[in-house]
Order: sequence, then C-alpha cells, then structure tokens
Amino acid sequence: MANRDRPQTEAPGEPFMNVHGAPPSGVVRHEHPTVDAALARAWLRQMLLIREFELRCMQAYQDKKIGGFCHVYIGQEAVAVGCVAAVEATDPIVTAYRDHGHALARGMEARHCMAEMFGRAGGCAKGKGGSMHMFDRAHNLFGGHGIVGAQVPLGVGLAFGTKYLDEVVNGGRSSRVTLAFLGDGALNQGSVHEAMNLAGLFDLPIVFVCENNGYSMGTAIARGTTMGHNISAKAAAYGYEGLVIDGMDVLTVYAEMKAIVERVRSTCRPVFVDMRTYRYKGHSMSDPRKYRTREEEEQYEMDDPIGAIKGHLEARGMTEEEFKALQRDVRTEVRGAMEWSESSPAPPVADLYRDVYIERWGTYTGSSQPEMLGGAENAPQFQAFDPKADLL
Ligand SMILES: Cc1ncc(C[n+]2csc(CCOP(=O)(O)OP(=O)(O)O)c2C)c(N)n1
Ligand SMILES: [Mg+2]
Repeated sequence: MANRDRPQTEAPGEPFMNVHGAPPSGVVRHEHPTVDAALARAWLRQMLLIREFELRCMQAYQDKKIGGFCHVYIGQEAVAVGCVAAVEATDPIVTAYRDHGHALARGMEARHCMAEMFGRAGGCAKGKGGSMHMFDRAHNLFGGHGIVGAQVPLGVGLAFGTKYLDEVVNGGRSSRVTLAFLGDGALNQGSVHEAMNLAGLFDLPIVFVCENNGYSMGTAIARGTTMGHNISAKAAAYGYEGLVIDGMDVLTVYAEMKAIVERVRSTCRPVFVDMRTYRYKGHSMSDPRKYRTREEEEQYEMDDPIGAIKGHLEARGMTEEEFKALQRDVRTEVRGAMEWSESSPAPPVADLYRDVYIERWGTYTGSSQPEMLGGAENAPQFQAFDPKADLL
C-alpha cells in the first residue's frame, strides 16, 4: 500500500489508527534497566515543571502578557528530559521553536525562560527573541530557531566544530556529541538533507532527534511525508543508523538515547532517531485542531508521559502526598518566575541592534549602520578572531 493510502484516523470503516499508524505511539515499550529512584524523581519534577510552565504560558498568552508566537511542549516532555539526561552538560544541543522544554531540561532557570516569553530584559536572549529563541550559552543550548529545519545545518556545524577543535586544534580525540532536534515537518526541508548528507560524509558526532508528533501544523505526517510510517528508513540513504524510540516514556528515552550517544561518542558516526511522541495542544496558540479527532487525542492522553513516570515511581514506593508536594513545588517555582518576569524591565530601544553579529568577527563594514546606534562612532570595538578561543 502506498504511504499516502495508509489508513488515516478519519477513514470511514477503518479500525482506529492513530497518526503514527498504531496505538498508542506505535512502538513497543521495552523493559528497561531500573534507574536510580532519585534520578527518576528528578525527571518527574522536570517534566512537571515543563508542563506547569507551559500551562501558565498559555494563560499569560491569553492575558496578552506574551506576544508573538507561542508553541507549547505539553505531551512531549519525556523527549527533552530523557535526551538531555542521556548527554553530558558539555554536549551541544540545538532545537526548533517548540523549545521551552529543552531550555528547562537543560537547566535554564524558569525565570530567565519566562522573562524571555514576556519580552523582558531579564530573559535569556534579553527579551529580544521570545518564545522561539531560547538560548543558553552556559548550558550549551544553541537555540531555539523559528525557520523549520534551519537548526539542523547549525547542529551539523556544531558537531563539525567540536570535532575540529578536539582533533585538529587540540590534537586529541573527538569527545562531544551534538543533539539536533527537529520536527517531523522539518524532514521535508532541503537543507536538512544537505546537512544529514554532510554529517555522514564527515563522520560527525551528532544525533538527529526527530520529534515525530505526527503533525506539521495541521498536516498529518502521512499526507506530507513519504515513508511517513517509517521515517527512520531515510537514514539508510545516508549510510547511518535509523532507530525508532517510544518518546512517551522518559525511562525508555533515557535508556535508548544513552546507548546511542555513547556509540556516537566512540564511533563518530551520526544516528537518526524517529522519536514517537504527541503534542496534546494545538500547533500554536491559535489552532482549533480541526484536523484530528478527539478520539485520537484521548488515546495519547491515556499514554501521558507524566503518568508513566509517576506510575513507575509509585511502584517503587512514591506516595500520592509526595507527588502532590512535587506539584506544589513546581507551581511555586513557576509563579515566582512570572512575578520576577513582570518586574523585569523591557529591553532598551538602543539594544535593538546589539547582539546581532558576533563582535569579534571584525569591524562592521556594512553601508547601513543603523541610525539608532549613532553611526560608526558607536560601533563596538572588535577583537581579532582566535580559532583557539573557547567557541564551543
Ligand atoms: C521554512 C519554513 N517553512 C514554513 C514555516 C511555517 N511553519 C512553522 S511551524 C511549521 C510546522 C513544522 O512542523 P514540525 O517540524 O513537525 O514541528 P512541530 O510543530 O510538530 O513541533 C511550519 C510549516 C516555517 N516556520 N519555516
Ligand atoms: Mg511535528
């Protein structure tokens, strides 16, 4: 059967099939080695924090405290939390615009993330980026990118950069692994394939984590993507491994990603992951979700990633009271982040043209020096470019 003819949820007379082609996420959930209970509880807390953060963002957006675009991560929490746990703090990460979860999982303080949402100077990008541009250099998070697929070539560049610095500049062994997250919709961008080709050609230490939530805005994957039921097959064309992971279970994400990341670290061969997940809310804040059925949403809601880790911890002795305490704790944290953000000032207008280019690349030579900066006299002082400087 041609991919485009595969049954859709709304096909008359067909048995229920979710957007990935099988219930619940279309992947067998394996038994995995038990992780330390304190670690699993930390992941539960991170997932609760992300969910609370996103719910409060939705409210704040409706209250017009947040402007511009806003894409929430509710339903996909296990992916960012499990993947970030599987890498080292020095491993670079780059992602798309649904990025609040990655930032929080990576260790960005909720108040810096929320202030960015609010467009305030206390935000991680000084309030000039907003929802889609969560950057955190200290935690090796390189954005937050709004052009679909644009972060994938950047991820390949990061992997090239770490390998070049480790091997050529410092004469050692490649030691870092880059995670490049992308949506299933990004798979149809030409630059993604150019980047994936180069990664294979140059033996780059990178994992492409395709967060396959089944939809690209209102288009179900089977309608817009060839081999939509088995996208990991695409990796074979580039000569590397393509795997499917159940992204609704943080323990599975962690266990599988940990093994992949260590393999990539030692072999320097890229890996592509079809991470099966689901976004519970609309694409953005203005999406009535008419392109999918409530039945499908309910199927995935029963497979809630927070419920899964909660159940796991309950089986290991966590009480309902302890769970509620975690919930209260993250509520307090997010409430504090909102209060802090509201008291943070708006970025000064004079900052509009700052931080656009890396200043050490040399004196600005363009012909259109923004009037706001006061012309060339106000141009920042630049230093010579030093390839040995700690770029990554
Ligand atoms: C190059 C480009 N084309 C179109 C858009 C408009 N657009 C924004 S999000 C999106 C859908 C992407 O879906 P996916 O990659 O699956 O990510 P998800 O929203 O599911 O996380 C599109 C088409 C864009 N931002 N950039
Ligand atoms: Mg998608």
